[in-house]
Amino acid sequence: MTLKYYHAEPLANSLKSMIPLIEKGLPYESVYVDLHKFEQHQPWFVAINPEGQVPVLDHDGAIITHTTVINEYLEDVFPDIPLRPRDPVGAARMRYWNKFCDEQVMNYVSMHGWHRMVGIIARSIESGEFERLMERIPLPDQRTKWRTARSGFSEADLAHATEKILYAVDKVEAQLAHTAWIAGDAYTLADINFFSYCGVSVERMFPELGIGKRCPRLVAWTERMRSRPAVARALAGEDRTAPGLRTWSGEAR
Ligand SMILES: N[C@@H](CCC(=O)N[C@@H](CS)C(=O)NCC(=O)O)C(=O)O
Repeated sequence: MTLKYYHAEPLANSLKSMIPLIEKGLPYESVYVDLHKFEQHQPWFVAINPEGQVPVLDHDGAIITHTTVINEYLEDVFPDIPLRPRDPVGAARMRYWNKFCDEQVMNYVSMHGWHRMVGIIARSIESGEFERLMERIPLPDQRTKWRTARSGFSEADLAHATEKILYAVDKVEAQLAHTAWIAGDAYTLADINFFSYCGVSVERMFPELGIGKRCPRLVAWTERMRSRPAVARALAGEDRTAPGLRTWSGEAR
């Protein structure tokens, strides 16, 4: 059995499927894809994922994409250490939160990240070269996102994204008044999902929101997440790379 995980730095989507791999104790080959060098749009990678995005899981040649799909796949194939409740109601609650994170959280945190980080990269590229790079992006929405990052997201869009993030942190804070974890009394993929998209970065990215005061349960939950050995190892970018491949920091070994 071989598992190969193509990913970027351990943040957001790349982090979200790395945590379950480590939680489940699965040995995998780590293949770093350098988003700063647009490797995700190069022919070798688009041959693996035609959508030109990370992360990607290759399980004995079966290519699985999209983090929520990858995580449920891992659950189906490697159920011994469970990250999804086995009862249908519990599983439905977990999926409700996964849907919320995927549809109502991810893009809004991402917009602020792209505005601050990707915008700098996009503006540093000369126009002709930038257009050549854009032509290679398979997903039209991603092409638009790269172009918008270059020109700058509008203040109205950024303010809307901040409102969505506030709604999300308040919603999780309210939930944590009732249950230890986001989808109930057990740690599940829903915790991994919200942590990877929002919990891991929200205090650092938005100090002006005063998350520490506003959401004390969320902050305590974030600490519980960070102190899980698997989460700490994923965040540290632990080298699980087979000899000859590259580590996640991009250096050849
Ligand atoms: N829905 C996808 C989203 C994947 C995604 O947005 N990946 C980002 C990295 S966090 C990416 O590949 N960005 C580079 C690009 O689109 O050019 C998932 O859940 O895996």
